[in-house]
Amino acid sequence: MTQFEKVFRNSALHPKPVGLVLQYGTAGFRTNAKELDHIMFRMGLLAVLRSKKTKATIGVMVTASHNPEEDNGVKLVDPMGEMVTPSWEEYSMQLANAEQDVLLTALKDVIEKEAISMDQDANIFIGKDTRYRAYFHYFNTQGCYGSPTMEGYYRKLSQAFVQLTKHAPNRTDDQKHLLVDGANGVGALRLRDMERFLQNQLQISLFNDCREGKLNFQCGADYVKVQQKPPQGVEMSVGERCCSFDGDADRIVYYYKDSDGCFHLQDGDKIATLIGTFLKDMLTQAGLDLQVAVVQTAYANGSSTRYLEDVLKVTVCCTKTGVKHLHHAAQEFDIGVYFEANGHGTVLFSNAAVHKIEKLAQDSSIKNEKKRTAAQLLHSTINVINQAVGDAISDMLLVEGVLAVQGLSVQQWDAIYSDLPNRQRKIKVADRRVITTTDAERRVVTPPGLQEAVDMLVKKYPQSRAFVRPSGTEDIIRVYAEADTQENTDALAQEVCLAVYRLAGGVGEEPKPLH
Ligand code: NG1
Ligand code: ZN
Repeated sequence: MTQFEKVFRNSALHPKPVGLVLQYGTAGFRTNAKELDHIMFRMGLLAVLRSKKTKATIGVMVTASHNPEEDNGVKLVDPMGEMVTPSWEEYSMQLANAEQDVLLTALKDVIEKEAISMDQDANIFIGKDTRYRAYFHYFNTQGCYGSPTMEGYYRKLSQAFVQLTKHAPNRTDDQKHLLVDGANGVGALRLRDMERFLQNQLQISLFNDCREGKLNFQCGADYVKVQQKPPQGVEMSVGERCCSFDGDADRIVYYYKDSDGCFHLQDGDKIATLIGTFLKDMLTQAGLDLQVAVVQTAYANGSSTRYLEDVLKVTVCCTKTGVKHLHHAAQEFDIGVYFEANGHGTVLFSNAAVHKIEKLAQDSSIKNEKKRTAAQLLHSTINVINQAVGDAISDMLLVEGVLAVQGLSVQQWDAIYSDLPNRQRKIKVADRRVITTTDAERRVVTPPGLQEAVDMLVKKYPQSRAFVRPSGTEDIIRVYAEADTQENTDALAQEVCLAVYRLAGGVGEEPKPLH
């Protein structure tokens, strides 16, 4: 039996429902797990081809991130941990949506177009979240994240974190203590394993540590960010520093409760600002001339953008939603800090920047103590960061390290700037593709009249901003609004929802005010 005959026979065991068409969205294929059997089979085929083509290990990540337990998803990961290139996203769509009888033709088409040698070996690493109670991390980075095992990874990050805290000798127990909401996902399991490498420099109280069937349920980074309230299942006292991961542990947000019981959120924007400020400080002290940029999306709070541009005076860019866009933009700078407001993100250092920092950190002829320390801190910072992909645990250690070195409490960090009140809403429409956007998704192109309507509404409220875009991961339209007060923000969000409902083919009942 030839390879192709085998593929054909096996594909019949994972048949594609006739007529079902799925899109490779921001986060790969993602929908109810019941619809994904043929997709998993076919993405396996494509991963093999991609591996043969690149002559390297390819990752297949099976997860639906922050979505509910019954959903699942799959995406391919290129050799250095980055998203698969766009032309291969096209191929995955062709393969995924080919009816049974033309699957082999679609497969052969990719082989031919990419001139793939079928004799080449293939190597695939599969990662899964706790939806299937299994998880593997994939490494293809020649040791730059420690030896290619989970333990090697823990060791490398922990050592870098401990190095950072050496420059913050007088931390109290309170400062070392952190509450972590694991979203009942994979991050909770991994954090448990990692704790022993942290040498008591971080004392973690772990909540929502993997109750079956409760993944992202009333907990996790998405819940906390969107609901703007603490997760269920976390016992937080006044002023205690807390953070939430999402189910697949690539998002993180921080928060605390003040003495009036008010909830304060430090989201991806605040994390990016904290890190940006720290890096700029250290570069100045080290006398290094490297450009720091912060990459955001339209969801970044207006106050954060203003602070970064006007006070910190770093370059700020805005890209479309989805880490692949941010990652790309961040690669253009010496140091690119990128975070989505929802807590996805990391920091990228160019090779030249790494080289300069390493050289300075190892230069024993430097007499200036402050300069030497700054260079060493920058060096440890690079080591605590996972540059391939945002990892909630690595981001957590980075934030903890920066707070320690800067001697900042969670309240002081929060006070760097005040968020504008904001609201996110979802609207169901018959076909979300009727809304198309431009300018990093900040303006609507179609349907006609919708952007004009949004512009008119925005004019009614001080310091306000609103935009509308189709989600890439759910079958809905997202609405975002911010303004001077929560009341105005909610009123604006409501009016924009109505405009979307009326002009873009809303289904079901008209959107109602939240309160
Ligand atoms: P969509 O559904 O396209 O808005 C959501 C998040 C993205 C990103 C992806 C992937 C928001 C508003 N959107 O995308 O930032 O995280 O999921 O998980 O949070
Ligand atoms: Zn996620």
